[in-house]
Amino acid sequence: MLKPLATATRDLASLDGLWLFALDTKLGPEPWRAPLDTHLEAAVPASYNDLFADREIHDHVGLVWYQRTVRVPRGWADQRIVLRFDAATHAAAVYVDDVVVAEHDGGYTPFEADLTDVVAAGTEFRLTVAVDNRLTNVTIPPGKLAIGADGKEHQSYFHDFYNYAGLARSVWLYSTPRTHLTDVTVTTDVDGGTGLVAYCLTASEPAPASVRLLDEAGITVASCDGHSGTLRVDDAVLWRPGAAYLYRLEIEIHDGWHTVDKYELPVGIRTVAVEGDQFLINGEPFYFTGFGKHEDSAVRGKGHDNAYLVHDFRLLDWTGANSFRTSHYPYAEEVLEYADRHGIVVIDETAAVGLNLAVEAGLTGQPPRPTFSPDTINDRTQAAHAQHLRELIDRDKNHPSVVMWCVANEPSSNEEGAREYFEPLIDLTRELDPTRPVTMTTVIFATCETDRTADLVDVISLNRYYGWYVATGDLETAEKLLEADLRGWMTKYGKPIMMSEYGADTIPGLHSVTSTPWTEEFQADFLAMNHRVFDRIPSFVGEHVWNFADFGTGPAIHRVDGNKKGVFTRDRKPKAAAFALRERWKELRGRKPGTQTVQEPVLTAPIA
Ligand code: BDP
Repeated sequence: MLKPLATATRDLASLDGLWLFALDTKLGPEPWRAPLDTHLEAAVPASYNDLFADREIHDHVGLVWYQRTVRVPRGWADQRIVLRFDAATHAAAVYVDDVVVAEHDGGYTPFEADLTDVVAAGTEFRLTVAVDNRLTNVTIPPGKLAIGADGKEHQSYFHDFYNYAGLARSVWLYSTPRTHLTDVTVTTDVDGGTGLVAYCLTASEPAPASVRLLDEAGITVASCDGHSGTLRVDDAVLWRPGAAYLYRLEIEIHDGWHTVDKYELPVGIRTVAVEGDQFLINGEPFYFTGFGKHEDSAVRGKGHDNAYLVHDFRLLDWTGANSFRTSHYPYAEEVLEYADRHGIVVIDETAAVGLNLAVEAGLTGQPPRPTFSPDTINDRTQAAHAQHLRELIDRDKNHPSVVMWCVANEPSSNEEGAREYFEPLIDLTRELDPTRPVTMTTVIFATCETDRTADLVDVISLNRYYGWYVATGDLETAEKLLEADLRGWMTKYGKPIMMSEYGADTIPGLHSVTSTPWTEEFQADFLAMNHRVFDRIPSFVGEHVWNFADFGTGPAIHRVDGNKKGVFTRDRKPKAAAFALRERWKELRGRKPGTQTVQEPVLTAPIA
């Protein structure tokens, strides 16, 4: 799906700002038919939960309503008019005046409504959106609803981060010509010194098309006519981790002699492959250093915020990180665009977190339920998961920073039914994008002996907490257990292995000379123990600490004011481990490929 852009033929209007807001329980039937009866206003983009200092809103389960009026710009009379939500978490219905114009399931990918026949240029309309935060056994991520003793619906879920909801990303109204580009797919390859940029366009009509590729100086380096083709770039400057280089693909759709639509896309020429037990970018071994992150900050919840975007990337740079994983859902497109421009490598994950009812049993003390069964994770869940993969790849396929798809986080891959559930989804991922490797993070209960899916993926990504959840505080025992675990996977599969999560909860300001769990010293020692082991495993290709920053969680007795495994606090202050990591990743430079200092790129590429 194309990101909306202002170009010579397209206009873009932001609908961000303050919208009327109300809980469903406070409104009468069919609230979209009139101005919302409320005095509340919600910021868009932001999760609504923490905005109002109101427990009822914070804990609300079900629909909330957002509303604002929108004036269609006068000049859009003969244009196609489109309404676009970058995300609505987790499901939405959209009304223009009295008419429903869009419905969407899935909280982290965009959706649109074509309003051309519904609104008129220069007029105003009432835009109302119902957003549903409920998670069930057939949603991604899954959850469980139950009526509590208070007679109200209660939500539980199988992941620890808080179920923030609402309109956490931007909303747009944009115009395109009636005859317009509908999609573009770019894949790149390298042949000696020549960069190959294969493109494939789709348009609303079979109108002629042409493309040209410009370098960062604005010089045309290749051009081609037609809806598909391969551009050859002599002496191509490759997109490299830490040294991004972006060409610009300019696309034109023609009608007779006229250019009717123009669109442009940044293109990074690079290759990604897994060979033997190595992860290769541009044919060179790459070692991931970085974090699992969250989109999370105080007050905004999961609301996208450019100030946090810039600051977080500067902190990645400060620590010497070269990469991160979009745990546990697709992040805002602005994040990937920034990573493209700054040479940060991304593992892009779906929102499939918590397909694991053993974790539920561990958290609640209830007897375990089978994860994969008609009453739990079932065919409908799998169909929703497939749709999440389609929408993720459709949105993110052209980002050079994205080097691998992560199909799920910590599913119960050791349980009966896991292979039947995941094999078609991994096949689908490869079919949708044959160019990028595929992974899935593996929960500690799935050992190299019991896991049923590891042969299906390209990189074995392990989430391991030896010294924290297992052998708590005993780093000597933890070191032995971890090494035995990693060697088992290495011997059995001969594939690249990375640690996609390892971390220890840490209260900033808590200290101890005996390195006790929860102290800053222990977090640093815990990471150092892991690093000693990683350095002894030849097929090891990366380390992503859990987590970049502390983050908000749901109510749980093992979480005090959120998950504290951040190397930075929730407001991005460094704990002692941040300095230790910085030393570690500095020391890795020169020793591990791809861990060179992140270079400050010369930003001549356009910032959309
Ligand atoms: C892992 C999950 C992650 C949690 C982490 C933890 O993948 O989402 O936040 O554990 O417990 O199992 O801190």
